[in-house]
Amino acid sequence: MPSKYPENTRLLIEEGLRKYFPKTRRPKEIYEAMSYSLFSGGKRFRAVLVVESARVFGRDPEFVLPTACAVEYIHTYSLIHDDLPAIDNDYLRRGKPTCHTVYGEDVAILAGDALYSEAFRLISGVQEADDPRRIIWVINELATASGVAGMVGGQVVDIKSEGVDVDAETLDFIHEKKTGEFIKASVRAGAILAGATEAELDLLTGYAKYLGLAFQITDDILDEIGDTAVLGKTVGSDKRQEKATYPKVHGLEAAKEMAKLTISNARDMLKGLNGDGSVLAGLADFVYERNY
Ligand code: GRG
Repeated sequence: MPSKYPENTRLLIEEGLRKYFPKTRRPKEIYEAMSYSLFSGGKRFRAVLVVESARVFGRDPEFVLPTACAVEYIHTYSLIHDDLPAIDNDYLRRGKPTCHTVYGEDVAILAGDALYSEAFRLISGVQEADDPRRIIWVINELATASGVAGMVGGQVVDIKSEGVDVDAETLDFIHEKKTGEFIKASVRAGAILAGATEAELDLLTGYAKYLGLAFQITDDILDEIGDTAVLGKTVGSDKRQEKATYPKVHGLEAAKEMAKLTISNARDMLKGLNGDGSVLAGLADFVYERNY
C-alpha cells in the first residue's frame, strides 16, 4: 500500500469483517459465496473513510467498526451485482474470478442480496451511539446512497448510456450517483456517529463530494491506462461496453487535469475543520495517485 494509505485502519477493518461475519453456515453455498467476495482483498476504501472521518472528532476506530464493516458489505454487494452477465458481464474482480463465475448467477445474486441485508442488520443490531437517533440517521443515509437516488439510479443511467454519445452533464450525473453518493455517505456516517455538528458535516460533505467524483474519474482513467495485473479487474472493460467515461467525453489528458483539480478542491474543504483532517487529506492524494 502507498505511504498515504492508512494501512493500520485497513487491517483493523479486515479483523472487523472476520469478527462480524455471520457464524451460521447453512446453507453453505451462500456463506461461501458471500465470504469469497468479501474476503478477496480490496482497498476497503469506503470503510476506511468511515473510520477516518470519525477519528477527526476524536473517536476510536473500534467505535464505528460495525458501520465501517457494513459499508464494506454494501460495497461488495454492488461489485457482485455489477459484474453479473446482465450488467457488466465481467470475469475478473480483485484479481480473482467474479462471484457468479465461481458460484453461478443464482447464488451470486443471492450473495449480494444477503450482504445488503446483513449490512443493515449489523448497523441496527451492533452499532452503538451516544444518541441512538444517529444510528437511524446513518441507516437512512446509507440506504439513500445505495438506492434509487444513489447507486441504483446511477447504474441505470450508466447502462442506458452504453453506446450512446452522452453529454458532460449526464456523465457527471452517472458518476455522482453510481459512485459519489456512497463515498459521501461513508464519510458522513463516521462523522454522524462521532457526533459532528451540521457545520462540520457540511465541510466533510464538500470534501466527500469532490473525493467521490475524483475516485470515479481515476477509475475511468485506470480502465484506459491501468494494468490488469495490478488493478485486479480487466482493463478496457469500459471501452468494450462503450461506457460513458471521463476520458471518452473529455479526453484522457483533460480527465487527468480534472482529477487533479477535484482532489485539490477536496483538500481545500478540510481546511475549515477543527479536528485533524490530515489522514483524509492523504486519502485524497491516494485517489489521485492510485494505480489500483
Ligand atoms: C448493489 C446497491 C447496489 C446497486 C446495484 C450494480 C449496481 C446497482 C451498482 C454498481 C455500483 C458500482 C459497482 C459502482 C462502481 C464503483 C467503483 C469505482 C468500484 C470500484 O471500487 P474500488 O476501487 O474496489 O474501491 P475495491 O476492490 O478496492 O473494493
